[in-house]
Amino acid sequence: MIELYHFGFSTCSQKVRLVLAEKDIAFASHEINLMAGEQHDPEYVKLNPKHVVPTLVHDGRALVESSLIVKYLDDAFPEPPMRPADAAGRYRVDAWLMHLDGALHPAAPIVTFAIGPRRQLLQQPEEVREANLAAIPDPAQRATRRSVLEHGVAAPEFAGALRVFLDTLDRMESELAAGPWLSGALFGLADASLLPYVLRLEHLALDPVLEASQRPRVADWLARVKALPSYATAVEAWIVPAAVEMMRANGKEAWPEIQTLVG
Ligand SMILES: N[C@@H](CCC(=O)N[C@@H](CS)C(=O)NCC(=O)O)C(=O)O
Repeated sequence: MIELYHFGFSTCSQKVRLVLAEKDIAFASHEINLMAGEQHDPEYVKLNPKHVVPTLVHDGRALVESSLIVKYLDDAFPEPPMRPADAAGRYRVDAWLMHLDGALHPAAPIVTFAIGPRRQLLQQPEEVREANLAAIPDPAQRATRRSVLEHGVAAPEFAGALRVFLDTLDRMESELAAGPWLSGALFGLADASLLPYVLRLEHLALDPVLEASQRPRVADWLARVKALPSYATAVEAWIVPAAVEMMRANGKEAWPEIQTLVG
């Protein structure tokens, strides 16, 4: 029995859902609405003390940290394998997951909240916005969230976070020269884990950085991931089109300022 506490748009939730779908594992879904602050509900915090999604419960054990969860799923449900069998191939996948956890994921909320839902969050009653900010347990993350909500793409944290995304795309472009997938011969954990971040750029209308003329292998990789049946059930099905429209409209408006940082 698998239960998943997750949110449609959350990058970390998307990667776990992709792996569940690839392995055809059914799960009981508990959606935690991050925009409504449900991650701070004391009952949920008992499962995930960092106030974040996803949390996967398997046979009564609560598992947190999406990179550990996807590896756990690949160990506990080995078919189809989503990591190469050889040490060098597994090292390559681990190196991607380490990059995601150490650099790309911390950059994601900065880029997202500076553009995507910023205007809508600023329209919330101040006491609601302040309560949600105050509930972020990590003081550094709380300060950064406040800064990007206040200053948008002009926040001092924004340019560096965008650079992490662009460097990641360049690294993908270079690694994809060796083969069709970043996890080896088959779509696997590195691909499933990177997809949500690349998709986030599209949801923020940063399409120019994903164009085939800029990064042809990444553009081709993205099209091939989107053609997988697991993409439809694990990603597309959980995304609210009106929210994408809203985020893309905000991204288009911010693009002239962002373009100066893209180089
Ligand atoms: N390292 C954690 C990070 C989890 C995380 O940051 N989740 C985000 C969504 S992708 C979240 O729940 N954020 C809560 C918030 O924004 O308040 C993991 O990989 O599971």
